[in-house]
Amino acid sequence: MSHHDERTFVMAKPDAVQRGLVGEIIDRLEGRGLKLVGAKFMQIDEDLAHQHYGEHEDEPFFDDLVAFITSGPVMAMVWEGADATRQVRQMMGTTDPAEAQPGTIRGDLGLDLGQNVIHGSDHEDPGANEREIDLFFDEDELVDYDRSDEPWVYEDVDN
Ligand code: DAT
Ligand code: MG
Repeated sequence: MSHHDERTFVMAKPDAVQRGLVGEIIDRLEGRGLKLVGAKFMQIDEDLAHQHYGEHEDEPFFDDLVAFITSGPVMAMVWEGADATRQVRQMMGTTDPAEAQPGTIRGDLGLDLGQNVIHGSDHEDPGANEREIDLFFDEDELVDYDRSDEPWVYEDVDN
């Protein structure tokens, strides 16, 4: 594994799918130089929602969160790149879109805390990225390949 092989779990939430924002989310991550290594258009069931958001099960908003995330299809993805988990979080913006900086995905595309467009693994929770990837993807659903522009994204990758 080189330093730019970090993987993180990203999901375009049901609001993003309904609002036609999946392409824009992919476009932003792709354009940054991050590499898409897995994708699954799917509907999350109650059980998976509880596992994915288990850390929030005692929160007052938990039932609404589960109802929202199971309310329609999502695009679950794995993205790879240098410092990918933290970089995606920066690109997402803060949890509440009303507070998120313009230029971030939530800051540009959302207005409501409960419908905040995108999920990304928490970079401050060690192992969260691997745990979430394992929850949504089998190893053979992730694809290992080189993107032809990698030498132009990373200075230490040779042509
Ligand atoms: P993030 O999605 O930025 O990692 P989180 O893990 O703290 O945020 O919470 C998961 C989701 O739960 C979040 O995307 C939206 C919802 N949520 C968080 N805090 C909330 C609150 N105070 N009221 C309602 N929904 C909340
Ligand atoms: Mg979180």
